[in-house]
Amino acid sequence: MKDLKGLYSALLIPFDENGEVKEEGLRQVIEHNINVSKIDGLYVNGSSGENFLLNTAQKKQIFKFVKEVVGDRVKLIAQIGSLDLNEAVELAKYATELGYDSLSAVTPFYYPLSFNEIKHYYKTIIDATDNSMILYYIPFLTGVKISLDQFAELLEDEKVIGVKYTAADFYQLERFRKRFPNKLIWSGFDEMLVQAAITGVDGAIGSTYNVNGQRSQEIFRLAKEGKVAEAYELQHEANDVIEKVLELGLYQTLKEILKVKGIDAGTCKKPMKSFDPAKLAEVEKLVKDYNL
Ligand code: HMN
Repeated sequence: MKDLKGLYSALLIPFDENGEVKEEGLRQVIEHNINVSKIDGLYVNGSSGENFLLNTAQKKQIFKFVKEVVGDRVKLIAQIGSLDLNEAVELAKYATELGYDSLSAVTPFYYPLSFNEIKHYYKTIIDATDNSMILYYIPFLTGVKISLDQFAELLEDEKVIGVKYTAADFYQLERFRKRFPNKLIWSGFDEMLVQAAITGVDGAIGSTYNVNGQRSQEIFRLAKEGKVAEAYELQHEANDVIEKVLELGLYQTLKEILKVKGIDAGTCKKPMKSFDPAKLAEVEKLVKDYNL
């Protein structure tokens, strides 16, 4: 199996006003990620890809197009988790046949499911292919919390290679690291990359790496080398950017940054709102001040 460690952009997807994928724009976003952001891989159809607003055909379209454009240049993880377990299985098979390096599935959300139900969900997906699985843990959006003992049960299956951990519980993260030294952890909060790196994660997956990849790679490298003060200097800069992006609207503003750089990053899918053009000068200043 490929070494899946490293920094991944949670791939942004350009949409047109009708909510259709703008493939040419997507190609440009991918090339920017590989050639400018210098990321190690792409996490496809995650939250940042507005996945939970898409139908099955669009999800497949994106998986296929991304693989065609990327080839084997960077690693690819397919987020196939869905409230419709049949769809999750179908997408897991589809992405595996396309050659995705690993699958990832968000914990099923909305309905308060028991842990046994969640286990059944993962087992059903895992058994459907011979691909590996990365658990996608994001309790602040799903409302689903998993204890360390429950993680242990899910990780018993050797096809479950690790977790994408989007939570700010550094105590649990540390316990996880100590207890499962052979499993992989990707951190999901870009604004806490230094802390995650120090805690021993193997990589990170995030939305802002689409636009701030090189600086983030440097943060990760420095923190891993124990150069914490230097890493923090860069994290301060990254967090200036993240703070502004969150203020202006997360995915809309990341797309706007790409547009300022000449990339046709499209708009967000409704019901997400579009970027407020009155704020364009603020984005242009951000790009200039932080050399994005
Ligand atoms: C994904 O699934 O698309 C991302 O990996 C999710 C990732 O953890 C991002 N979280 C959300 O967008 C909710 C972060 O990169 C986040 O955007 C960033 O840390 C800014 O808060």
